[in-house]
Amino acid sequence: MTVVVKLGGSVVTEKDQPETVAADRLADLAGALGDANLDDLVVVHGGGSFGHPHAAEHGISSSEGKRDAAAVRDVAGAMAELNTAVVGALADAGVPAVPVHPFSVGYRTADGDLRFPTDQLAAMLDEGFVPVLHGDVLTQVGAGATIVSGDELVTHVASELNADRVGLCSTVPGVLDESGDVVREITDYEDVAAALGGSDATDVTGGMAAKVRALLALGAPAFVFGPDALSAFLAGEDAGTRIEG
Ligand code: IP8
Repeated sequence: MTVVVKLGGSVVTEKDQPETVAADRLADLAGALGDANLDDLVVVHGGGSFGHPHAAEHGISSSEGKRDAAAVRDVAGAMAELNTAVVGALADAGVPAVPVHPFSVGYRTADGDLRFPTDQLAAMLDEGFVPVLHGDVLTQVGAGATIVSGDELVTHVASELNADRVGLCSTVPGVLDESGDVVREITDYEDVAAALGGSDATDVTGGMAAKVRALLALGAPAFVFGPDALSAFLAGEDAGTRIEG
């Protein structure tokens, strides 16, 4: 049973305080992952108050690149620092966590397609390690460096490793409908298009809309849930919103 879990950047960091780890929240999540003691687990975390401010400062996004080594060092350095904190918290909770820094692993083609090998991740899992990846900068052919989000890595890695279940632990308890209630199940994008704004118009709804579309295409059940539901997800229960196309 291969499980891929994303810990959202706003869950593991204090979003409004630059480069601040949400230490208690992170320790709780790490404890849940340690207690679950899963055989094949991949963890991916987002950028929160570490990666995003640096990326914005240098004008780098997933579609906007910069050929600027100092900017790459800045963003990658901040993300490596957060990764050290996440790996450390997992290690403290008894998880055999090891760091994986995406900038050194993959790149994007000129068209923006992700090229990211996963054989090394499969080998880590076989050896009993828990790889911990993160959103990062990535070299893009013809554009310098762009951003790869943790979500993009989750769907790529889950599909390449044929994951059985995918969990996205975020600050919201699931995908919310127009009245703010958690949608229990999504099997078709049209079910939630209205609630998600139907387009990628704003960052927040666009983020969730893009996430839902990618997860529907995955071929494995994915769940979007809040921090309180991580243990239930890891125990194989339905948590938050179940997304399966
Ligand atoms: O928080 C982006 O990852 P995300 C990471 O998963 C950076 O969107 C470097 C901004």
